[in-house]
Amino acid sequence: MDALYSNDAATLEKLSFENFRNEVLKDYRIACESRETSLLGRKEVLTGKAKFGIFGDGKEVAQVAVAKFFKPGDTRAGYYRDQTFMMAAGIANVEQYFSQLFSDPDINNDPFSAGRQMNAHFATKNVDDNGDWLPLAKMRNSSSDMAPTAGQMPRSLGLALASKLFRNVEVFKQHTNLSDNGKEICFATIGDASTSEGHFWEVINAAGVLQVPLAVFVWDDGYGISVPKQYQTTKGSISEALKGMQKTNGSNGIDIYKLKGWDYAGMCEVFEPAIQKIRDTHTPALFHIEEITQPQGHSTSGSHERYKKPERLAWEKEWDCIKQMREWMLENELAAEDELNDIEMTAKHFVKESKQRAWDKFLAPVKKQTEEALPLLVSLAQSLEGDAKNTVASIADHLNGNKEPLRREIMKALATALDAAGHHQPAAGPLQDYYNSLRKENAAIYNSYLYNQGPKSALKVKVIDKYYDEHATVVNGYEVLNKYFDELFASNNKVAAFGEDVGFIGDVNQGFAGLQAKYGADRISDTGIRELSIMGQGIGLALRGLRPIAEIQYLDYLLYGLQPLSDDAATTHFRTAGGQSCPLIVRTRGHRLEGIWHSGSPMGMIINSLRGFYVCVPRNMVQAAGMYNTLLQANDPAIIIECLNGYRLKEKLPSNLLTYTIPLGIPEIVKEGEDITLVSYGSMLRIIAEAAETLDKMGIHCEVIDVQTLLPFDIHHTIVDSLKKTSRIVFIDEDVPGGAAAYMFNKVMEEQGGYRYLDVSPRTITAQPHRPSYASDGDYFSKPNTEDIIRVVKEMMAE
Ligand SMILES: Cc1ncc(C[n+]2csc(CCOP(=O)(O)OP(=O)(O)O)c2C)c(N)n1
Ligand SMILES: [Mg+2]
Repeated sequence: MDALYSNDAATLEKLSFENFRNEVLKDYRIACESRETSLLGRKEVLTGKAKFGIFGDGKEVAQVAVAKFFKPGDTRAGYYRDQTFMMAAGIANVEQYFSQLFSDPDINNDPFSAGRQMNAHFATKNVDDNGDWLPLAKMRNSSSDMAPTAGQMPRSLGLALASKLFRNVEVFKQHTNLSDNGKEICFATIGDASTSEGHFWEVINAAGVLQVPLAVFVWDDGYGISVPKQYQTTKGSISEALKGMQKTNGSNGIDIYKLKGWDYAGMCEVFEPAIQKIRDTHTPALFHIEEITQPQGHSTSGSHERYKKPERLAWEKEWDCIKQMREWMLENELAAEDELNDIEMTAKHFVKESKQRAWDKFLAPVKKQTEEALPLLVSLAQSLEGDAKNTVASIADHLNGNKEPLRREIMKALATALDAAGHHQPAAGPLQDYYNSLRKENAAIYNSYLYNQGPKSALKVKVIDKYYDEHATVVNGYEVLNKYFDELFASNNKVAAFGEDVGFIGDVNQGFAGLQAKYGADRISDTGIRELSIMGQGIGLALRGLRPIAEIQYLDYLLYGLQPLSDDAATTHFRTAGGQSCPLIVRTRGHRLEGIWHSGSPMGMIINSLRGFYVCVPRNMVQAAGMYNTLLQANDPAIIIECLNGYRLKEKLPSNLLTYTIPLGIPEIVKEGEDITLVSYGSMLRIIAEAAETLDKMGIHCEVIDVQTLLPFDIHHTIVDSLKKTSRIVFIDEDVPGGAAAYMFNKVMEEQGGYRYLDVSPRTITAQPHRPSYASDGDYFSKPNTEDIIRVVKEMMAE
């Protein structure tokens, strides 16, 4: 300690050398532990303890070097090769790594996914158990990894953009728990082959335009499974191919660095100033890390000897990064051979022990279930006779002999024993009770957290009715939203909105007209035409605690942005077992207009691909505003599909625009009637209203129900109550046959037991199976029209 207070230059130099040496040895130790983890992990799969394994061997040295510059507040958006990075950053340890490999469902053992994800899919929590934001600015963060190649890229853009917004937007500056003046970087990692995906190019371009603190590391091991990079990348080099993106004096763009993945010292030297520059200037950068190896090949599913030539395999051995780092340390007298041998041996033991602990923890609760089940099975067998007795006894024997049982094996044993005994057999009671309790327990383990379950559930938001002043004005639909967004941005210090034409002109239907000038170009912004990364932008902002409203200009173009919504945002909460929330609101407009790509209503696609989202289909803009209010108080992602033909329809302006809420999953009866129930949503309701008016004159009185949201759907079963009264029901929408109308049909018939109250066959009225033909006649003959509805209702009344 005394030396610290000494002014002796030689002592200081010695000290700093000692610090440096220790740092290098620590990195070497982590690299060795990570390598041993990969080697042992593969064995665990090959001996059957784990299902599949994919490892970070060959990338260790680059990752210990990167992790040095990964600071509190930073977030990683990476992929399955990053175990060393995560270990060096203190986010993962070896035992946790094995727990995930074994798919341990206990969140305390696999804190990244509670056994829901394949191995090496990391995540850190961004919310606490109540859904409140953790102090992300003080934590080293990892967004949750996904298997789809390059799937991390769209979100990386938003994770980086958040820093820019926290730095530039006045009202965001107060969120010091989320950001320290926007100095946080998003570290994105990607394999060389995955840079072939459009996701990568779209995001690199957008980052170059936006100038956001994004550091992209390409781990270039030369292959995407078996396909070498000359078939992946122009010129066989991502840094060469990207040269035109290089930022020059006075231009935007990105910085590009080329490094060798075995060159520890070279990487550290470049990373330090380069990463600091990103932090300070928000200039994005790409680090092309070449000459990386894959000692064990791609994954446990195959062997690389099948596609790598002997010369390549020999080269990989020679240029193995750990071997190279070791030689460098010896050459530079940073360590003696013995010292390194020691580190390597200790790493091996440490990894073995960590693995064993993970395995024991994984098995313990299942073994306990066996111990609880066995006496119940034995006592049931004792009370039975004949075949049943033998069957149950042999099930008990079999279970007893299974030293490493799975939960499913216990469930199967119990169910089979109950079947053999007869469920009504009184002696089976205790076993049945136990079986039921395990079913509940397993459902809680495996089927939970699709949505927020706690206080941040949108379903728990207090319902506040809208009210109108005596002199309430009647305005166009778009003016309702414009006024609403104005009030929202004035009062909510977390919201940001962006999309194509959203900024300067205030969106194509003027919902944001005039608001960019008022709230700033960082808060209400135009984007390039890049739906995929607009969605990623929203996901990343949401993960960092902001409340983005990310716009898809027309519902038809949602397809471009669907992948990150479906694979990423919709599964975030689920795949982190509640550890992360992604409160993204996707705003779009659709249904009824004219033209193949301007009238889409692909609702079946949406509800089936976006489980984990709330899907709101407001019939007008007053309802839409109430839905925004509800969603903004909760933490789940949602999509609001406004009616494209509703912006110029007149609506009365509520007086409590900012406070009224529309509860999700609660249909509204928009017209009462006793003869037949018509169920629909969105723009269709106006056509139905016209049909219902005509039918009224014919003496047929329709009850018209607006479901308001498709996910969730009619949670209190209002529709079946209507059906009880009318005994006839039609589900109507603009989707293709078998789309959302079929979904509503299924919900009411099966889930609500609606079939019991039918006098005539239930029907659906949908669009034709093809895309709509152009113009008014095309619309009339492609989508359900008033006369179709009248005809079907009359047929049903006559049945
Ligand atoms: C969208 C998608 N397509 C295909 C796959 C199957 N797949 C998994 S990894 C991989 C190769 C990735 O290679 P690279 O990006 O170079 O990463 P590496 O594994 O070499 O580190 C492929 C094709 C996938 N997971 N996702
Ligand atoms: Mg590769």
